[in-house]
Amino acid sequence: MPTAFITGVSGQDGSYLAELLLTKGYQVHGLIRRSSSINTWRLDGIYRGPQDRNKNFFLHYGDLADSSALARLVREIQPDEVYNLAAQSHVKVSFEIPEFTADITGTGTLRLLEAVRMNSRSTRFYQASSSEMFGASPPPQSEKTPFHPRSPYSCAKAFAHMLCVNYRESYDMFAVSGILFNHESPRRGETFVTRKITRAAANIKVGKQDLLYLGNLDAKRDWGYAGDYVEAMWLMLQQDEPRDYVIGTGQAHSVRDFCETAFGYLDMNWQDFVRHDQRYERPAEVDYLLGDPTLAREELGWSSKVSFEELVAMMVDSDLAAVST
Ligand code: NAP
Ligand code: F7E
Repeated sequence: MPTAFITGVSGQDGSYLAELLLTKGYQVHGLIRRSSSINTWRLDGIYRGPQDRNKNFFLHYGDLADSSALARLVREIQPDEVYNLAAQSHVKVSFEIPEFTADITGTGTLRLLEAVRMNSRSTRFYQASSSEMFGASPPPQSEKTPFHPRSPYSCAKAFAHMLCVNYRESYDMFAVSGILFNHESPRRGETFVTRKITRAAANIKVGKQDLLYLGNLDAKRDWGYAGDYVEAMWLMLQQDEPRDYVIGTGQAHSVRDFCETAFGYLDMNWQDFVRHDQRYERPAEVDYLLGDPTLAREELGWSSKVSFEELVAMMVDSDLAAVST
């Protein structure tokens, strides 16, 4: 039975990836942070508690800030595959806590790579890189596009990305990065723009909210479905040769388009409810991200399955069900 260790298992992608690996027959170990409130709600479908011996799923306390805990866990788990999904992942927040973001999103990756290198160089390592690293580089963006990060978050991700390249070249490790464009789902954090919009549209529909305040409506993103994207992560670690891949849909929409589609799905006109608030604008914006996933299609046989309209509908339906109870 292959063994996987996932950091960020309590996040959107970590929960989908854990489910995928369990269906593939893996023993899955996840890293969670201690919190004063329960932060494992996305794992409710697969985790019933430490007494549940029937599952191949285990949670461990730790933190990407804590090298000794990471080294101990890697030594105890002896994973075949490590997926580093943990991060301070919010771009706007990274301008407010840049040092923390650099420490977790950037140096945290170094700590985990070192823990893996010192344990076994044959462990395969996946790094959650981001299209945000392309930043101001014009679309479409592929594996060959230069990085031009526009936030502390994307600078930290670029550092982590280059570390993986370096560990691959220096130590012959199977360390790869998926450069993933935005991917969303009903499990998306509520402060990311897609979920903020679908949640608000649902609330407004049932009379629990009056208006939705947003920042820049002109930004364009290549939005896909998270459930599709975790499959690409796994595929990258099953290849003969380690290589970095861009993962996206190849289609972009603006934040305005997303509003129109989400409110329109509920037979509402978004312009009646959306207002601008400067506080949601960023010191430096990323205007236009559009992935070119040709290499992933050709070498991994991967392509995005859920369309933009299906994704918006899935998220609105889920939020409507949640706010209607
Ligand atoms: P997410 O929902 O924000 O999840 C982040 C995870 O990291 C959570 O489990 C969080 O734990 C954990 N974490 C945060 N700080 C930590 C620390 N100091 N030590 C250990 N764990 C920590 O993010 P996501 O959307 O699933 O994304 C997964 C990864 O892909 C992230 O690295 C993100 O930057 C990257 N990425 C995401 C996208 C996207 O569109 N979703 C695109 C490209 C790259 P808590 O639950 O305790 O907060
Ligand atoms: O913003 C604009 C905002 O925060 C998307 C993370 O998963 O994907 C994500 O980063 C756009 C930006 O995602 C609001 O200015 C307008 O242009 O949903 P977001 P992001 O910054 O693209 C990348 C690939 C990652 O790697 C990250 O981890 O929407 N926008 N008004 C707004 N954004 C937010 N959050 N809130 C607003 O009110």
